[in-house]
Amino acid sequence: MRTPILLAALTGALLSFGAQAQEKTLDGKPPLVIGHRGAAGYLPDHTMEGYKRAIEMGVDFIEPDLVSTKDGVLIARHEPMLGGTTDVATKPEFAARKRKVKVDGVDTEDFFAFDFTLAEIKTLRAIQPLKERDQSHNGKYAIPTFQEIIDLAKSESLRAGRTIGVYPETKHPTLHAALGLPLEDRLLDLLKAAGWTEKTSPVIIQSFETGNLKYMRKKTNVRIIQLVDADDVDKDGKVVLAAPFDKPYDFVVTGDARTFADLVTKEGLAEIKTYADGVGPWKPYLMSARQEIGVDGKPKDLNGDGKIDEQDRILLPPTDVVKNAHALGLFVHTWTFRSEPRRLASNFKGDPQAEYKAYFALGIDGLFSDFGDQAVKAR
Ligand SMILES: [Ca+2]
Ligand SMILES: [Ca+2]
Repeated sequence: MRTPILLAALTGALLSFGAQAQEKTLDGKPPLVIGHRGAAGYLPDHTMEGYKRAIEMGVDFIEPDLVSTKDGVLIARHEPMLGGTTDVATKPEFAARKRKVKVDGVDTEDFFAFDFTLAEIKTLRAIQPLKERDQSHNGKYAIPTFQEIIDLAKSESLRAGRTIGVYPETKHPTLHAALGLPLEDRLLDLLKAAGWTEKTSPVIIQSFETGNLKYMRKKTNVRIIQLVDADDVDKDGKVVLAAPFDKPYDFVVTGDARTFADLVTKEGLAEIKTYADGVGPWKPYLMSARQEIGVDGKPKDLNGDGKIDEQDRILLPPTDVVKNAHALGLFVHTWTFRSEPRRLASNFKGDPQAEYKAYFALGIDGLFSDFGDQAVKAR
């Protein structure tokens, strides 16, 4: 009777050294690579040039985040706030548009896409929001409409001889509805006009809110994924829930006490299964990493570079979220993979390939990457 104990000890030892067994994806096929905001590691987010680069790098899906213009056109931006990702602040003709809006309960002063017509949006150019990334493309590329992105996916699919999917995210759906600019029907109309209405269509709809996904489930058969956010992880690697990243914003409005963490329990996943095909948790929900705390109570600087970041964290064993989601028939797509060494846990020794392989080993069905070429190479 000693064998099981020995085996358990051995398995534990292997896990602690990161030699995980390879789990299967839900459909047994290789995991999908989703070009997060296009090729965000290389070119400014959400530009035709960025999406094209991602396709050239071999991604399966390109990912437009969708917001509305004042005249009701869906465009690709990470958020309705335009200040961080465009040159709007340099345009004197728009200076008076800057104003304060409550975005999901947070007072926000910025330029908002919903205060601009499409014609005005088309005079703006994208900029790289992360200072650590290449700034040389700033001011060159226009803001695309969702229609232009659909057209690109279709033409590139023909050209490349493989299907390029589109993975639209509805951003701040409750806010857009309150402004009289709801996203959902316009999104579904554009997908329908593209001939994309079925599970097999090359499209997956995502949202951090739940109500709008339930609404769209009644109107389309295309795949739907529930995203699951959080604010941070603590020293022990436990997910931290703080507003506005503690729960879907529609839960705030409807008085639903549940948090994002409640969505990835067995019960939460079972409810997601009633309206979605997949779940998209932030990666610490699948496998997190902890700090080592010194005698002074502070986190240890494991790599001795004088800074505390991901490189000073140690991976924890995986959770049961992938297994539990798969048991219900939900696919799991997680996010976001970024190659900068400061974002990689100590186990990966600065090698993004090692991080991809560790998450692929969990049996995930896809991931969102800023560096699609690295993700494609790792699978
Ligand atoms: Ca997104
Ligand atoms: Ca460090």
